[in-house]
Amino acid sequence: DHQPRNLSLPTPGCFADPDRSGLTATDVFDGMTEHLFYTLGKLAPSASRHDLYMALSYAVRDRLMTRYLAGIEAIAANPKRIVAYLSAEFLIGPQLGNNLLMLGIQEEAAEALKQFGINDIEEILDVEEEPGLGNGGLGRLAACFLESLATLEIPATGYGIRYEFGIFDQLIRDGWQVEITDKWLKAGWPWEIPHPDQACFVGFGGHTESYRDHQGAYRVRWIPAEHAIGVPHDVPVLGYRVNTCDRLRLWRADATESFDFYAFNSGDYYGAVEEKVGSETLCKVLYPNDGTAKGRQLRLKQQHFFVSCSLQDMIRSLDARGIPIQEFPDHWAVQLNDTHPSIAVAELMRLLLDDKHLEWEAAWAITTACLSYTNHTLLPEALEKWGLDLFGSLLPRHLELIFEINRRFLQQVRLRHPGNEGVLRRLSIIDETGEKAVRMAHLATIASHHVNGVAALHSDLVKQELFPEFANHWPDKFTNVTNGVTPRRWLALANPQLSALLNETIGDGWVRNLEELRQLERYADDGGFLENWGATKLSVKRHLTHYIHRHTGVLVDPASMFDVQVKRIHEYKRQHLNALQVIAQYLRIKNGLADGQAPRTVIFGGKAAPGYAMAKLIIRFINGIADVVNADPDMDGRLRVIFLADYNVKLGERVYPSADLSEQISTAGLEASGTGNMKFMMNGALTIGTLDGANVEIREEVGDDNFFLFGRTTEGIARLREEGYRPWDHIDASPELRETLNLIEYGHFSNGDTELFRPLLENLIGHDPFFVLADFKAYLEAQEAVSKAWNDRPLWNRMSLLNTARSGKFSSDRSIRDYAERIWRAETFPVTITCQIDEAQ
Ligand code: T68
Repeated sequence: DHQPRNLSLPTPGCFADPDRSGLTATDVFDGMTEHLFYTLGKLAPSASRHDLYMALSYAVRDRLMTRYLAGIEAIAANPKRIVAYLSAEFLIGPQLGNNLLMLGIQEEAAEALKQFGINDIEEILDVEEEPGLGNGGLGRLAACFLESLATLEIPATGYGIRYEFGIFDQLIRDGWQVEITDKWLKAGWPWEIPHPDQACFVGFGGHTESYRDHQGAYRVRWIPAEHAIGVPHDVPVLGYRVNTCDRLRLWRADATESFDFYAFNSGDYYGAVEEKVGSETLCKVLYPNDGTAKGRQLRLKQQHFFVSCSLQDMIRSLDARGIPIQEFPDHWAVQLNDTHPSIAVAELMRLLLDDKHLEWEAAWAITTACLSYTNHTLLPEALEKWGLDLFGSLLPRHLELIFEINRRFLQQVRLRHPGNEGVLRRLSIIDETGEKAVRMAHLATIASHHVNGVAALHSDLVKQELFPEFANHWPDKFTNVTNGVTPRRWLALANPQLSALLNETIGDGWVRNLEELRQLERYADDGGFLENWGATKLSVKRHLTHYIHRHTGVLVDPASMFDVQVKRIHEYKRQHLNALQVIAQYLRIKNGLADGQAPRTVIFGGKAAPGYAMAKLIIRFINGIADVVNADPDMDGRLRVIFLADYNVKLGERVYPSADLSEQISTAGLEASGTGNMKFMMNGALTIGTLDGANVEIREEVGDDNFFLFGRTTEGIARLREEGYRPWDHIDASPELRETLNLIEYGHFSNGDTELFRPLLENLIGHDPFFVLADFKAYLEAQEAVSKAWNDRPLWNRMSLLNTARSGKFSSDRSIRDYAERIWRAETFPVTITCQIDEAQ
């Protein structure tokens, strides 16, 4: 009998099958016992922590399958527009703790674990290897967005790549970063469901041919030289306490069987196996964001691979339901997360023209009705470009289509700007300055109905600086959607102590509606409450204190100010400005000039791209300073410097709740948004920052008095650049800066080695491309204001409380509502789950 049976779908409190679906501690215990025995082949007494982690994960996974399947069924029965979020990166973080929170069974799971002799569930949660399928903010944003989509009950699929090795693990050896391969799959990862039956073929290379079809119409077909097979692996993405379970569909590349068969018959068995290896390297490794978008054929291959699989998957879902292809945009809203998936423009056109045999106008209408593009950077070196030779040899059909898209577009431009060759040159998809190249941001912009930046300032700069002529051509296409982060992971899960205080004080409505945190303002002048707020913060900091001791051997004082900068290491983020400031503080203490200086623990964390020498030197520099400062008895109780190795989502969950001060000190105009800044704010940290990215909006929300602003503005930086910036002027004007730089030069932080940090000093003194020295003095002054505020603890606690209270805007729920209403026109679609037991009774 192959007829699908009626699913018996349980709701909380109503379980058709307690073994699989029950949510009591006993149910969880039974589920674990069963998986230990049947899935893992272990008996409880010999189970390791990892075994218990796996067993609990499988037991929890069972309990979300109902929702996973119900969502698929519901969409099949009642078509709604689905959001397809295309992203080369999804930095989803550990899954077990989050899924327990989403299902509301944290306590039940903790209870069940006690029966296995585990008294602290953290011991088990800690075992999880996080999938590092992203570099930083962009990948983490995609993960927050998927979670908010599910929580808001909007049907969505995240499409991406199942990298075998994610972002490298970082070790610190002798102060230097060392990269280790991230083997996240080695012990098994229980959160994915492979669907080999839904595999897709993807072509590469070869040539194109034209022919006439049965109606005599001119057609083109692409004859690829090689193929890969994409096998989807679904990661269920639960919404918070709702039935919706969206999915993250990650593609793994396999070799095509045809190669094996062919070679087997021709006797070249080993050749066939080699071919297989070749094709499987496709998804081997995530490329680190090294700021240089050039080259790397494999990266373009990865992009085309996952985009083609994803678009085929979307079309197949229409075909399966008998929906005409013309209705594609009614069923799919396709968001391009930066230009990494922007080959989708050409690939969708190819599928519609060459496979579905639509005419150009119809195909273009569909493509432009469903695509939209998010820009995440203005840095010219990070804008993706592909040389025509590389592009044409890998994707010959796509290059033809891009030429035709460009030809038609430039015709329009010519009509508007007759005789203006400059405009044509600047708007063309093909960059003809130097080696000819395809500009992916231009392709994405031309084909998208909306292009958005990720914070108000950034979106303005996209219009004014990056694409002035596009914005002039299509004024309504460009818009802003300020980033956000999920309060479930970043507050409810990461900070249970503060969450408990919030729940006691204002109820737990904030978890779904973060604006409710405003109610906290009522307590802003309640001395008793503020003391309690401070005490909670202190108790949270003790956890990080232990972590720091375990991992660095340094004992820090939880009562000192935790001053934190965690993010990828990049010159524009200016970790070196922070480092210089630390040296200045150190000198003040040494010189007896540190009266009123608050005791601080300055904490850094972040990875440098393996090929980014200056970023790696900055890590070495911070560790050099840490060695000197932490070994100096004069610094006891006054200053500590910590570099936390291997900063990732899991470590972020420890760090954000413990921070007192959030360092957001990028050169104005260069940080598109930042999202760490929002996580800090929610957890009650105060920000010291420039007018950059979302800092601008954070300051607007929290008020000038509760934000430590410093530094040149975007315009100020532009002016300095035009006038001809001379770093020396700032050294001449500040004896303190001079003394700071001298100390480095004489080898004080490198055991007398005067060569080690020379490239860093030469960079700063020579041209200082990120205006570190220009902002140094203002930064030090702002840090003095921070110290002063810290010394007035009731004031500090009040500011801290107001930061949390006014962080509502920065929930990714708000971002997603914004995208859904203005860009995707996607609606909520609550899933009902029926209960057979009820019906039977
Ligand atoms: C970040 N971008 C922005 N890029 O820097 C940050 N790049 O301001 C913003 O908040 C965040 O995106 C979310 O909008 C990145 O994280 C990358 O990671 C990246 C990866 C590959 C290639 C280029």
